[in-house]
Amino acid sequence: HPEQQYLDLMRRIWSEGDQRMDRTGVGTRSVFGAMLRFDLADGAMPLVTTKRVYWKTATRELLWFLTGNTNIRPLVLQGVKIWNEWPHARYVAETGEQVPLEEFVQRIADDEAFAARWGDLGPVYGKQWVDWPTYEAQSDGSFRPGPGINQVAEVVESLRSNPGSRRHIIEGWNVAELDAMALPPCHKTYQFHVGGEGAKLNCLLYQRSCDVALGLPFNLWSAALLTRMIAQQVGLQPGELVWTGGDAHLYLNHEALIAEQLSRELQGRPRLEILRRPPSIFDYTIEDFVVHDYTPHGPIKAPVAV
Ligand code: UFP
Repeated sequence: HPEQQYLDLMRRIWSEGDQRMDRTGVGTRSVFGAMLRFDLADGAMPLVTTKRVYWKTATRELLWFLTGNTNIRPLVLQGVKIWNEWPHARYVAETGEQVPLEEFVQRIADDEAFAARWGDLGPVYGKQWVDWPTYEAQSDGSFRPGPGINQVAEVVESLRSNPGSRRHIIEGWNVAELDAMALPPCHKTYQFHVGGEGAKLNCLLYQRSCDVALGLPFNLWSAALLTRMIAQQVGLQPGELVWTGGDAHLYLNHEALIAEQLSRELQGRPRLEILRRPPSIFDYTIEDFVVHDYTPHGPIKAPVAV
């Protein structure tokens, strides 16, 4: 079962990982350098079955990335909470007002101006993916903003026009803008590749830092989904998703979650069906995706380290 690799990685980190204090102050066990491979043929998806993964939430986030939006408001309005902690922490730090998270999020939903002021995450994934900033030198030596680069559109185009290229890359790590981001990208580089038997579309994701318990199930789903969507757009069969992690870690306060999950049996093989072929990579909606044969174990709640 493809998910066995995921559970093995979790077990290896917990038993052999190097224990260290991390940025969040929670502490982790971690290994450096890990790889997982998933065959995406016949609709197969790396959707974790040993706990319920909210794949629609991850899908809404991916679709939000593709809009280029970096404000949490569109997510909040869809009930997606995954990015809320960051703007809330900034609000509390900058205003000194100890507003509870739920109240802050309600204000983001109710008040567009408030959301514009406090809901933005800075130039995170969406901005870099579809509107990577450029600068044009002027004759007086100054610089002016140039047109943004839509890396996603360019990769779709290059896969169509030059499938054999080794340069199909979507990069999130804009060095000059890291300081302005709520969180520097974790899933930072996607490389696409056409090859193997039947010239399929493969994807390699390099993730510099990975919370294997909470983050990775989302990250695997999203990477596989993006690969499926791009494959559909360029008329290729999906091949393999290769996930590679830099610092792959488990937070020490996730011990109960990890023990529970490792005690569970794998449950079937979920498949994704995409109901239509939208006109472009930017036209998918949540209703386009249906998951079959997903009968996971129950969800496992655990605190996210901010
Ligand atoms: N993290 C993930 N996947 C993501 C995401 C964050 O695993 O998609 F946005 C985790 C990794 C790490 C933390 O535990 O969030 C980021 O912290 P740092 O920037 O210090 O690596």
